[in-house]
Amino acid sequence: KKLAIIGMPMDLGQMRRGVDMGPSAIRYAGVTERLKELFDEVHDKGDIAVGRPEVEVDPVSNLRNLNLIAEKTELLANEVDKAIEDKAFPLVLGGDHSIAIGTLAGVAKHYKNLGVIWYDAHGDLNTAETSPTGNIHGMPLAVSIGLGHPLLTNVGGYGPKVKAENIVIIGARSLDDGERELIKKHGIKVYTMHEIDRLGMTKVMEEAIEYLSEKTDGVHLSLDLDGLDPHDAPGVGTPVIGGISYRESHLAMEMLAESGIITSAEFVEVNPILDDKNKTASVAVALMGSLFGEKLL
Ligand code: DIR
Ligand code: MN
Ligand code: MN
Ligand code: MN
Repeated sequence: KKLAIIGMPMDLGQMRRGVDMGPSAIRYAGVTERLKELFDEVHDKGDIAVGRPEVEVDPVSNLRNLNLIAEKTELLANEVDKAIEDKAFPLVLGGDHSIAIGTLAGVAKHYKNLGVIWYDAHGDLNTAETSPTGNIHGMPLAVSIGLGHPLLTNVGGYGPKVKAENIVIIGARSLDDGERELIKKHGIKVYTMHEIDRLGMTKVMEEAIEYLSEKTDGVHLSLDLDGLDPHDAPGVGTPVIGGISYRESHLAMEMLAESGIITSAEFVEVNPILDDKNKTASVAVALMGSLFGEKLL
């Protein structure tokens, strides 16, 4: 088993600076050392060259950094594609959640029916028309099903990347009106905090895994650290109280490990500037350990 770690130090999808340091923070939290125990080979591919571009707002669509995000996620897509061709499991370190546009562009072409688990407080299902902020990190899941600006939906040179019925959102507790409509219209499966409280994480994950294993040939895990409660993951740009606990998250990752369905992953929105002594990056690394099969005994 081979792992390729790819850093995507991009903060252009939202307005809090510092999330571009997420990959460094996760590396300092010991990601390579920890995962070396679980893979035959771990290759840190370094960071995608995002540079320090100046912030720009597209005058037509009002989208913040539209061209830059399209350009930089294309670079990420190429690197993720290369990792898969090299028979490695791609693990992408964010960066804000807009990087998922590139990750999915690199992953999806290798599957007929890619599934996606979107572990997040938010739906990330906005388009330029429904977005209350113009921030592209609130849009990548919509982009993956082909909704949004063509510069974004065509990253990788094809689209859509995913079918709406192959998506499961876990941890939602902040959805905009347009996102709610879209979820209903496309029948996207969502486990909000209500279902997690009511059913328990065990049942939620059993259902999610069964739902996806039946119809997909690979599953991408896109884990936004703000899916966790801010008490456990304070270093995120858009914290929402009442989130998934550290323990529940470990359970979810352990169940995914047992299921064997996950074929690519990304951990996003770690912002060390807003963090408490790199706690959130450490949580991310601990969850990766569980996702890749770490066991106490
Ligand atoms: C909000 C926030 N729904 C937006 N989204 C976030 O800007 O579209 N996603 N924070 O992770
Ligand atoms: Mn290829
Ligand atoms: Mn997100
Ligand atoms: Mn979020």
